[in-house]
Amino acid sequence: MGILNVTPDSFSDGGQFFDTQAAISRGEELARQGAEIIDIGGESTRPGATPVTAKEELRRVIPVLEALRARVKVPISVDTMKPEVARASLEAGASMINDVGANRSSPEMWELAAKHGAGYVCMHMQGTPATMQANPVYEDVVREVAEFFFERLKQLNGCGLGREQTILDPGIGFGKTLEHNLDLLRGLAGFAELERPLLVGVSRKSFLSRVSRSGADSRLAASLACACLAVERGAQIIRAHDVAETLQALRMTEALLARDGK
Ligand code: 9MG
Repeated sequence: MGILNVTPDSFSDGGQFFDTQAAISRGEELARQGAEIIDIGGESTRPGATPVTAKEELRRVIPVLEALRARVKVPISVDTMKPEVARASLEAGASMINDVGANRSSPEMWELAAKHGAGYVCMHMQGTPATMQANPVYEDVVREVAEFFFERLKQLNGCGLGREQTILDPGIGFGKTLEHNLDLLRGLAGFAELERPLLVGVSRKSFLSRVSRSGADSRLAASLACACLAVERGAQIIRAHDVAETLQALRMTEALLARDGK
C-alpha cells in the first residue's frame, strides 16, 4: 500500500504533495513502482496534528481520487476518520476505507463500508491523534489489541460488514510507546487466529529513530527491517512511502521464506 499524503503538515513529505497535480503524479509513480493499493490521506494523523474540517479534507482528497481513478488500475483507499469523507470517497470510486479511528463507538463508518461493499481497514488506536502519545498504558499490549479486534469484528459483522471486507491493523505508533510498538511487531503472529489479513504501517515513523539512531529523514533502512519482520510474522499489506525499496526488500523476504507469490 503506497502512501499518498495530501496534507500541508504531513510528517513524512513536508507537504510536498499537497498540490493536486503533484499528488496525482505521485500517485501514478507509486503505482508504477508496484503499489497494489494507493492510500490517499487528507488529514495528518501524526501525534498532535491539527484536525481539519470535513470540507477541507474533501477539497484535498476528492480531486486527487477522481483523477487517479482514471489513471491507475490499482484500488484506491482513503485514509479518513470522517464518515462524511468516506461517503464522498466511496461515491467517487474509492475501493477501501483506511480507518485509523476504528476505536469509535458509532457505527456510521461501518454501515457505509458495508453498503458499498468496500474494504475496511480496522486500525487499533488508544485515544485520538491529539492525545494518543501522552501516556499510553497497557497491561499486555498484544492481548489487548487482539481483544479489540475480536470485539470489533463482532460489531462490524452486526453492521453488515463481512469478514472478507475487513483488514486488521495493530496501529503501530497510535497510542503506543516504543516498547508497545516493538511488542506488537514481535507478536504479530498472535493475530493470525483472527483469520483476517493484517496491515502494518511502520514507514518513517519516529520510534524508528530511537532504536536505529537515524535522523528523521533517514529512516528507510529501519522501516524496511520492520516491514520484513512483519511479513515474516504474517502481515499481508505493508503501508509504505518508499514503495520501490519496500517491494525489493519484501520480494527478498518472501524468497527466503520460500513463500514466493504470497
Ligand atoms: C494513516 N496512517 C498512518 N499510519 C498508519 C498505520 O500504521 N496504519 C494505517 N492503517 N493507517 C495509518
